[in-house]
Amino acid sequence: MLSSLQIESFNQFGFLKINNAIPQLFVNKLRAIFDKLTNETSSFEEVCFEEFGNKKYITGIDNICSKLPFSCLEALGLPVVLEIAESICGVNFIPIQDFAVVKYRGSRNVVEWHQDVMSKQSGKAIMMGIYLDDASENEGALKVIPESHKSSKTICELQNEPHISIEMQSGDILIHDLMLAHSSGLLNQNEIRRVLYFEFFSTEQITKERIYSDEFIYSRTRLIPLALKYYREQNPDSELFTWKNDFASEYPLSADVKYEIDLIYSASHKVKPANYCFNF
Ligand SMILES: O=C(O)CCC(=O)C(=O)O
Repeated sequence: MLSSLQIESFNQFGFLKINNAIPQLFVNKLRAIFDKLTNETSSFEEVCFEEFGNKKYITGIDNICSKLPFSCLEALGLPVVLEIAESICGVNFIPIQDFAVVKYRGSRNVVEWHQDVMSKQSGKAIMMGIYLDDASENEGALKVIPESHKSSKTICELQNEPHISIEMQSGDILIHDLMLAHSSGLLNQNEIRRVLYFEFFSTEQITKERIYSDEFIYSRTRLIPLALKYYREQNPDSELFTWKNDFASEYPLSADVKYEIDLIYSASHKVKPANYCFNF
């Protein structure tokens, strides 16, 4: 659970780093699935590619919790992940997106300054990055403009304001407000930078925003009891997160994780646009 000081700092600056949040053994498990998915040469849906040095690299994987061997679903069941989501978004938090971002040395693709949503949010929503590799200033660290989540300036104005780089080590978690202006650069020396992202909203906010259908919201909410069940099966002796959702009993699950995953990810959804500066 985040302390009140951590929550205060998140609210003030728009981001919060949690050091050593994920045990290294678990980081290694996540690295293994990232390596498997990024090395799969057969084309599969929900990935972004970049081509350089005569090779195709997978730089993004959407819906990563649905990919076998379900290590990312297990990560979603980690008590530390769910406690952070609950601390910021309240007991009725929903995991709206799960995806991977992978950077490689040699790539010329930077992530330009942007906010993850187009308009000022009225409630609480976060992007959570679980770092599987170190990311220092010139090695793909996220750059952020502190307090920009509260600013009324446009992203084109914000991107010229002073920024800081948030240095991360593998196993650290970084959360940021969806309105925080952020970007990231290239790797100069390190080979790779892998980040697992979960986006969380409170049910109240997501319902108010009307971006997603009720069916989609219901499906995504079911991901939490499923992640908890899967985490418990894989870690029978570990402490578990207690899901306090007001309607927890309304999300029954069968014993078949693959069947449930297919059902959850079959719910259609719109991709909500991020806010970039376009100078025409
Ligand atoms: O991990 C990064 O470098 C930034 C990714 C990001 O901001 C995004 O996918 O919206």
